[in-house]
Amino acid sequence: MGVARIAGHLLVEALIEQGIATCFGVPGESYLAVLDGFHAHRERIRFVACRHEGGAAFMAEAQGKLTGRPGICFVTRGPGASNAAVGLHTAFQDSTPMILFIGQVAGDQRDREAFQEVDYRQMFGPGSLGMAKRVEEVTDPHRLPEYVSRAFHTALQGRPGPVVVVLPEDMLTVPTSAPVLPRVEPAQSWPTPTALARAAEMLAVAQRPFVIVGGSGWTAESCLALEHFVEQWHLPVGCAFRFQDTFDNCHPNYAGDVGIGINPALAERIRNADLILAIGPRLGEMTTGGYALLDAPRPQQKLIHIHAGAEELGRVYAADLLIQASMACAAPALHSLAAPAVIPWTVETEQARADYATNLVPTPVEPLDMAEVVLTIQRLAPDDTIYTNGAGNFSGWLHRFLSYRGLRHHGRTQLAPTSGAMGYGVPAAVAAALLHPERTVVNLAGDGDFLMTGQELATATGHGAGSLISIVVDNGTYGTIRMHQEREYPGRVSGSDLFNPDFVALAAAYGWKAERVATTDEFEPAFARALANGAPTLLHLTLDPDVITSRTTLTAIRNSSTHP
Ligand SMILES: Cc1ncc(C[n+]2csc(CCOP(=O)(O)OP(=O)(O)O)c2C)c(N)n1
Repeated sequence: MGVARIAGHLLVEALIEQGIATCFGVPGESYLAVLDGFHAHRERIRFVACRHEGGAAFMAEAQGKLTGRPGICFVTRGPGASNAAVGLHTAFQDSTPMILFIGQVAGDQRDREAFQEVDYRQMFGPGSLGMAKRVEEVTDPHRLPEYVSRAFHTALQGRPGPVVVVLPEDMLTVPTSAPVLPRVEPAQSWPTPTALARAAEMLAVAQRPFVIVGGSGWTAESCLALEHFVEQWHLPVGCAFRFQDTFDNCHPNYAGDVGIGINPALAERIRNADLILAIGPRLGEMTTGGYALLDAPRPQQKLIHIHAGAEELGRVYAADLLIQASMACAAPALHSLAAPAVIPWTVETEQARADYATNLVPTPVEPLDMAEVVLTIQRLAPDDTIYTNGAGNFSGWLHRFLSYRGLRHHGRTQLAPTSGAMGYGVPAAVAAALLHPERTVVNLAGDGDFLMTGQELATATGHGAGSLISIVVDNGTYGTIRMHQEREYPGRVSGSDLFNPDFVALAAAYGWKAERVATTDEFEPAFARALANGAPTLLHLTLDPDVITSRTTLTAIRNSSTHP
């Protein structure tokens, strides 16, 4: 037993032992003892105070995505926890390791509905459709290291996800000499030799196989092994919805993203495949085209599904082969499979790549061409730039026209919510900029998306963010909803129009540089200036709301609606 200190300090020591150097949160009187621990250990760990718990939780979620270790968020009870829920839900749907610490009422006030008291086990689950993998309340300060260790293990192992740890405020002030536990290295699971041999047999008799990769748990090494495997077998590869950086989009075997706004030629290719090899992704609604690219529960194609979480295997699809394995093990194991001398689908793989290239050619739009905007960003921004977005139709231009560099080159370069949570992109960008001051971060936001968490511009300024560019695509509407309205209830606009502030003035008030861009020609010099100035910069793009996606217009949707 070492020297006694209060449990709030012990918690901070335990986080440092886990390699955590940055935590995000909004302070609360319920966990002053932890805040004091951050002060005591300020040389080794920083607490980034945010402007809303939704922003803080999104930042921690982005930290989890970027580092592969749990992102850490601290919030206060009832109101703080309620605000943080959106980040927790995103971590759950995106399978991101994350730990949300919640200050709680003192133990001797429990169950009275004391000030801001909530039962977090009820609120956040856990459950298979829930918000958290595990919810625990620490009542014994001496066991705090055990709870922290369990939270890290749970967040990282199997299908990664968020864990909630509840901290009664009186527990945090009790002195304890409990030692911290060692850094958690998640247990990995290997495919069995039998399963691997079966996968090789199935591949060997296939004519038109297709690989879908994504999900959590990838490392640079496993992504490189994946690359070698698909090269050996000449396999075409698609990336699951918002896991576009799992496989290098510049690689000749890359065929495109399998998500919302999928290239129609790619959708056709997947439907016509005779074998789908899904390595890592959940086979969720967005990746399966609403369970139509792969019919649920029994797909037309043969299906091999490899996932780290047993609970995801067979959850929707009755596959032909299920392999429970971590990506760090599955990828090298697949790489060890010897490919046949003659591979019948080589030409198909080349054609898949050609389809991808064709899909990168935009149809010109005046006066502001979003495809050209994204292609210009790609051309000017450094190769290791981190891109973030929230939810809205604007993100479709990024998904279609940006070629994300693979995780094997620069770690993750895409931070985007598979949960479809609006407001994710700004805080994710702030987190990325603070965690990687040496890299450029570009956020693409809709006007609706941006203002859900736009107050975190202050967090960026306050914590000295550098090369961080937020591009706001202002079409004066919640465009995605307007698009659905025009399809289902043509001409009946309801609740989707927006009044917007002057975004340039707003950004300037937060201490950001800012400019307005109304035409394609104005974009390149404005973006170049933003890159060169090395400071947080907002570019306010005005877009005709009729230009609703990269493939169609609101007018065309309204005119072709089958509804009266
Ligand atoms: C937090 C949250 N609230 C509501 C929605 C439903 N929703 C999806 S997209 C969208 C509109 C997005 O508008 P905007 O950011 O302006 O982008 P646009 O679609 O116009 O490009 C809404 C309201 C959501 N996905 N997330």
